[in-house]
Amino acid sequence: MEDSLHIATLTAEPGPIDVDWATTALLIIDMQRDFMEPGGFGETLGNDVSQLARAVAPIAAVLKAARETGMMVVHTREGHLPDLSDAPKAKVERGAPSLRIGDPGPMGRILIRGEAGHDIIPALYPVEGEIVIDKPGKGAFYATTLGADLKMRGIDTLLVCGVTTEVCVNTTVREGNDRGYRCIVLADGCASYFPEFHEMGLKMIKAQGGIFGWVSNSAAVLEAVSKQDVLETSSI
Ligand code: C5J
Repeated sequence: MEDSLHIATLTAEPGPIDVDWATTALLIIDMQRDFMEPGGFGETLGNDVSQLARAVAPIAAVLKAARETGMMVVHTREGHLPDLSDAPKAKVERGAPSLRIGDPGPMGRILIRGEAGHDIIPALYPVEGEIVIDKPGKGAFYATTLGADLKMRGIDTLLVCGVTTEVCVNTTVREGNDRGYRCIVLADGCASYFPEFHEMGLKMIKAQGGIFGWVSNSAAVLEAVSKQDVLETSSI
C-alpha cells in the first residue's frame, strides 16, 4: 500500500483538513466511571452526570473504526496515587464537594488510581496494544509520557474526544496545539455537565481560523475512513 492511500479529507470547522491515519492518534480523554457514573468525582462536585452519556456512542463508533484502520489509540485517566503525593493541596482542598479526592465513596476512593471509579467505562474499555495514560492534571501532556509515546509513533495529528469539553479536553488541546500537534476535536464525542460550556468550549477551539485546532464529528470520521477503504480496494 502506498503512503498516500492513508490520506483522507475530513469535513471540519473552520475548514476541511487532510489527515493521514498512519500519523493520526485517537485520543480519548477521561471516559472514567468517576466522571460518568453516580457516586464518582463528577457527582461529588454537584454535577448531573447523565449529561455526559451522549458522548459514549459516537466515541464507540470512532474507536471501532480506529481499531479497524490500525490507528494509534490512547485513553487517558485523571487520578492520583493512593498517598496523594501527586495531588496538589490546592486541587484537593478546592470547593465544597460532598466527598474530596481520596475520600472513600461507593466506587472506592474518589479519583484514586486502582479504584473502581478511576477505571474506564466498560463500553470504551481499552484493548491490548492501546496506550493508557494516567494523568494527575487536567491536561494529558502534563507529567505524563504522552508526548514521548506520540513522538515514537510519528504522530502529528490528534482526534480528540472525551470529557469534559471545557476542562480536560480543552486543556489537552491547548497543550497539544502548543506542542505542534494538529488537534481535531470531535464535537459529538465530547460532553460537559454544562451544555453551554460544551458549545463555548468548541467555539473557542475553532474560532479565529482555528486558533487551537479544528472541530469535526464522528460521522465525518466514519465517512472519511469508509472512503479510504474504497480507495484502497479500488487500487488493488
Ligand atoms: C474535570 C475532566 N472536569 N476530565 N476533569 O475535572 O474534565
